[in-house]
Amino acid sequence: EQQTEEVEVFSTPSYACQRRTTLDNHNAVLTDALSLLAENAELSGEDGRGVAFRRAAAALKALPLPVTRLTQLGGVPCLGGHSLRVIKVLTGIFGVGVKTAGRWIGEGILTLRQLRDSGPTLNRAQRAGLRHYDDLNRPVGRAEAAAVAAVVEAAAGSVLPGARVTLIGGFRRGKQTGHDVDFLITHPEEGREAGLMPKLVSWLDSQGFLLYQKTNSNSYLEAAEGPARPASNMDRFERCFSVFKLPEEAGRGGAGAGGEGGPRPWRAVRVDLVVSPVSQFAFALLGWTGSKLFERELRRWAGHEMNMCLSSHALYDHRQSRYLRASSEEEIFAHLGLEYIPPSERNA
Ligand code: TTP
Ligand code: MN
Ligand code: MN
Ligand code: MN
Repeated sequence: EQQTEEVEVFSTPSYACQRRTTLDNHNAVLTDALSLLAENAELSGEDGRGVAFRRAAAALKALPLPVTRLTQLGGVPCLGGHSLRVIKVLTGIFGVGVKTAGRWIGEGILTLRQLRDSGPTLNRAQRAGLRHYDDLNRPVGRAEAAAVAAVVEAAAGSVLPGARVTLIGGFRRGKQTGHDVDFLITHPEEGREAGLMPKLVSWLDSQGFLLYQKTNSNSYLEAAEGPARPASNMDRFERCFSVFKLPEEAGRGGAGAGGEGGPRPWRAVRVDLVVSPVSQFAFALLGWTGSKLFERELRRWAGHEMNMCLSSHALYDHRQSRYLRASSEEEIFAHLGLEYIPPSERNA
């Protein structure tokens, strides 16, 4: 769901008569859904809305590839109005992508209320996403990030003394708010970090800090990776997508107010946890600090300009046919022949 694969942003001329639209439609799920909306609008006499939906469907029909991210649609005309709003509300649910949203629209589900009422089968992530919709769409502030950090540090310190917790992602780049809080965890002694995530998660769970979690185990093997298999951008660390139940501190009154129940003593916060062996720490740190575009450009530079392959695990030099080691981000920039750029200046 969160891997940083290359995603094309589409740009399309506004008028259908400026575009070549063939019968081969890569976005049938979405266009079917929009056509259905058009029909409903027309049946209830709202011709203007009907045409708007038809235009939106047609714009999607002309795309050369399936849409996987909403952000790809920035340059697609006719999607500015109601169509995009409907898709946005549904994909605003943690665990729901464009494809699922399209399917639901096709089933006539356009709002969160309809989703709650008509009850299509939701998976665990989507149930958590729907239940905590407002919290998860409310930006996380620095103070909240610090509060989450304190919890994660307590957890790590308790299950693996000596473990080091580093704030990564947007907050490491100095952002004041984020859509989640990201952490990288390691241990100075190689190998001690193995199997850490399940212990961390069960500690957090036992203390009542988890509303949702999905853990993936480490599947990275340098040997298997090899030069012949330029590592995919998706990394293979032990990682955990989670939703924390973060107690609201007294004194930050109001911020936690939500829903019919009035002020609540906690809020839901998306938290990403990643565990890396210390030998890969610098690569993981660089790869998880972002921004996403900065990462993508680093990999493009490495490949096109240096004949190297950069991942969050390692840097492989094709000319020398060997991995280049690094224990700091500075060393990685040096290997890449780039001037060092600190996190606060990676907000591309
Ligand atoms: P995000 O948390 O999605 O983005 P962010 O922290 O920059 O912004 P926000 O404030 O909205 O949370 O991702 C954090 C970084 O992790 C980002 O640079 C991309 C990187 N990353 C992944 O998300 N998934 C991966 O598999 C890898 C290797 C990196
Ligand atoms: Mn983040
Ligand atoms: Mn994240
Ligand atoms: Mn390329």
